[in-house]
Amino acid sequence: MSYSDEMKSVAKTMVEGSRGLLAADESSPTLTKRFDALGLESTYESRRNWRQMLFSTPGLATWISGVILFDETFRQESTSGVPFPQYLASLGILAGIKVDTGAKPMAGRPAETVTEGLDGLAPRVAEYRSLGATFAKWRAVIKIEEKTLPSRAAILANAHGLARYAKICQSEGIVPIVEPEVLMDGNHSIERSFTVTSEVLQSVFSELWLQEVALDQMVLKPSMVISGKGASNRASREEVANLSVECYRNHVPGSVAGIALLSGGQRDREATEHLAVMNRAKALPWPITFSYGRALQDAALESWATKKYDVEAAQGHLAERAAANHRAASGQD
Ligand code: 5MM
Repeated sequence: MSYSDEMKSVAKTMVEGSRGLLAADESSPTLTKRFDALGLESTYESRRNWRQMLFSTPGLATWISGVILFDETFRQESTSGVPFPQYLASLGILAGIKVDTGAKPMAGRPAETVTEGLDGLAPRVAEYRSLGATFAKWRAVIKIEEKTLPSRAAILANAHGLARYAKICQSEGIVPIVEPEVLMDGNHSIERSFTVTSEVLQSVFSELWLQEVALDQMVLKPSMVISGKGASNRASREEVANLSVECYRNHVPGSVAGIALLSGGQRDREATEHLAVMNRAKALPWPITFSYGRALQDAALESWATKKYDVEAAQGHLAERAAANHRAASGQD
């Protein structure tokens, strides 16, 4: 099988059958922040134990097609001594890897960020592939501030980075997840989110086209079109779902293998409801599924802390959210 046939098949597997992705690729500082908030100790071993518990949830492969890993976890082993990429593969779950090195303050525009990680990316991706990764992820972050942000400069720099990353991944035989996240921090209206998300997606696809990225061998991971967290009049779930679908229809070519949404700090049930309403739209050109981090893990993490590492209890919470999102990806409540 050629690289491109293999990547088409991986991309389809990631998004089809109403299965979605578990984003467990929090960098160590981010996971430490989440652990700290609940009084959990964050060490190399405690992070491994948490992720081992997640991945060994009975039935996980029914709802989850792939897991995005951070480098540390990618190189760790299950309790039975199997490296996590192979452990996941044995369950019928694809292993993916976060390859960006983070969103860093943009020179001259410190209120905005540009995601870094292109230097040396090709050999890094080749190594991850040889160790069992079939897909990768790169997240760009766009901040909204009424009237002032985002700047065109930040949108274009991030879109260019995403496209260069995606092309490098495909040249090395790995499916890229292209993640342009428009943050929901702030008081902005859903209309402003619609305008900014439209411009961001249009810019990303223009750069992907310039870099000749094969759209049927990539997955888009966008944020939803949604009111800012602090907005006084937050839009209803129907408005969020309808405007998100309208925005994607306007700016995402039909040849893209699929859309796997991020949850971006929404409450877990809210993220599931939005996904379900989107999937009731008629004649969608691509599958729309989930690639949630917090919206899949929050309840499990809270239980991990309050019930003192009770594996079954925490797995029950993950299974409940994963199954609910699997149903939502086929339009059911
Ligand atoms: C937006 O964050 C991604 C999706 O998670 P949510 O559904 O919780 O929004 C997530 O994959 C994120 O990119 C990773 O957690 C890595 O984040 P850091 O901040 O550690 O690079």
